[in-house]
Amino acid sequence: MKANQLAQLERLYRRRVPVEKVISPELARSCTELSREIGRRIGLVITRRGAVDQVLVGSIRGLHLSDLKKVRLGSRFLRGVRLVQTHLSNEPLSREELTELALHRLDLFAALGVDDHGLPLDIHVAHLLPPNPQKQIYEILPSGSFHACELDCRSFVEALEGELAKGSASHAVETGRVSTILISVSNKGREVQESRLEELAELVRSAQGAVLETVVQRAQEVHPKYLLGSGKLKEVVIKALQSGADLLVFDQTLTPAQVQAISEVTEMKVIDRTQLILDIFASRAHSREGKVQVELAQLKYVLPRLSGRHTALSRLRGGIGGRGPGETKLESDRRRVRDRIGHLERELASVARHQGQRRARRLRKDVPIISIVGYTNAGKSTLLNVLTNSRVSVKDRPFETLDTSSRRLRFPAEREVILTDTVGFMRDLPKELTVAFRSTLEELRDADLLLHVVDASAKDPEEQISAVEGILADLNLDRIPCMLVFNKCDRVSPAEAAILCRRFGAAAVSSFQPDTLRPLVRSLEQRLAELHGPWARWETAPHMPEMPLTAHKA
Ligand SMILES: Nc1nc2c(ncn2[C@@H]2O[C@H](COP(=O)(O)OP(=O)(O)OP(=O)(O)O)[C@@H](O)[C@H]2O)c(=O)[nH]1
Ligand SMILES: [Mg+2]
Repeated sequence: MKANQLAQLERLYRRRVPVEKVISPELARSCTELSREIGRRIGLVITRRGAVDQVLVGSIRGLHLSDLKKVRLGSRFLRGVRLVQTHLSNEPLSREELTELALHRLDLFAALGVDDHGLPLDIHVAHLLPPNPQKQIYEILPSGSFHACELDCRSFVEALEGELAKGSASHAVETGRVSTILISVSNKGREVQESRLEELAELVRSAQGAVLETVVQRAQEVHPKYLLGSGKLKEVVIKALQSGADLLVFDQTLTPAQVQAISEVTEMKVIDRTQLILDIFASRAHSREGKVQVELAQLKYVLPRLSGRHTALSRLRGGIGGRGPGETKLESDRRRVRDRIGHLERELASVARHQGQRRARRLRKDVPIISIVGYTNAGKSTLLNVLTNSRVSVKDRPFETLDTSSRRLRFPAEREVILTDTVGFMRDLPKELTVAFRSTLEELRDADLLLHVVDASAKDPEEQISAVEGILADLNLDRIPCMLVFNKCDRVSPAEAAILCRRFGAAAVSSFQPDTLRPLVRSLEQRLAELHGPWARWETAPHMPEMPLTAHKA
């Protein structure tokens, strides 16, 4: 480009446009003339106050909008700038340009046709639309001669912004839930990823979220910065605009840098499965011990994410359940978080000491303990309730139970055992949680027998079994004798149940059909007899004092 052309370009910066015009006739002409002369597209980024904020020069075909300076959106829906770009063949806006309109959330995208003499020809204008049933993200206004264009830019954009804000707010009110897009990126097959996303969707729904879209990418190597490739990332942003989603939930664990980078390009809140599970645990913890354990897990998750960026904190608090450890505790620096961790650990240790004493008393009574373990939502608490006529809370959602409950189970021959129900497991459980829940899981160590409950109607019972077995092995509990039982057999055909039982040498029951439970109770009695001899141990303590029937008190 020649020096005088560069000077002309430079001068474009200083120009102003009346606020009601998309572009003034004089400025339009300066652009079209220069564009024709240099044979390249020129783009002007114009603010709502009519100032030319940026001048972009591209090739004959297009501009690199990645150069577009990002003005922060804040709570606004639109960027507050429009892009007016010359089109040397007077062609309408292309698909790519319309995608850019969405990606950059421009107030408007206008293409200005240039005639052979370098004068403005037609103007083509497009704008975004609020989420709609047709999932259209933009609308193109009828094209026409630039000089005949009567669009009042200021009132049009103001009205549009109002519509867009109303659209996304009404969406949130309608659903009353956080709208999410679920994302999985890995080298695993599509089917595996999709089944994992189903589980993630279950977690999101149980945390009062709504799943609007899912995105799966199979990649040999994930993108180090964004996980997704750039094309997929654009797809995500477009899907978010179409559907009105405001939170991205990744099935894979994200590093703090990845969360930062992805939320910067997508301008959306980003969380991963770990944080989602932590949020769910936080909303479900009732007992003091449960609350302390969850807060500890959250703080341990937060600590490495505190490196100088305030956003990590606000994002944490804004998680799906909104139950972060609390801004007052977190707004301080790492040292205060560490202090809090120390305090909670001491508190937990004192709870554990009391528990230890309770357990010692219980063990002295020599009452055998059967601990129910298994994948979350398998029906563990339901089984405890029907077997012991209790009322532990049961719900069709993951991680309903976080605290251990112990109840007496009386076998037909009047012998008694203690049956305990505890927190459910799940594949890839965040390590912060297993560490923090150590004292709850510690109780399993006292069990004489583990009753591993599996949901026979689950999509992948084998995978659930191996996830549970993996966690038991990690906790060094795999040496305790274990009995496998398939629950919810009312939901599968007798043939399916029979195949599962044969394959795993297990029993089949339905907690909803008490008849099916009798053989299970007999097997438990028999198994304990095999392990401990024919009830000899218990017969020495026939007059056990009455045990309270509340959680933890057995
Ligand atoms: N159809 C059927 N549903 C069952 C059966 N047992 C439990 N359920 C249902 O499964 C859901 C989960 O039951 P819970 O007892 O809360 O499961 P859990 O294993 O304790 O779950 P967490 O505490 O969250 O780990 C509830 O909606 C129960 O009503 C069964 O035998 N058949
Ligand atoms: Mg339960």
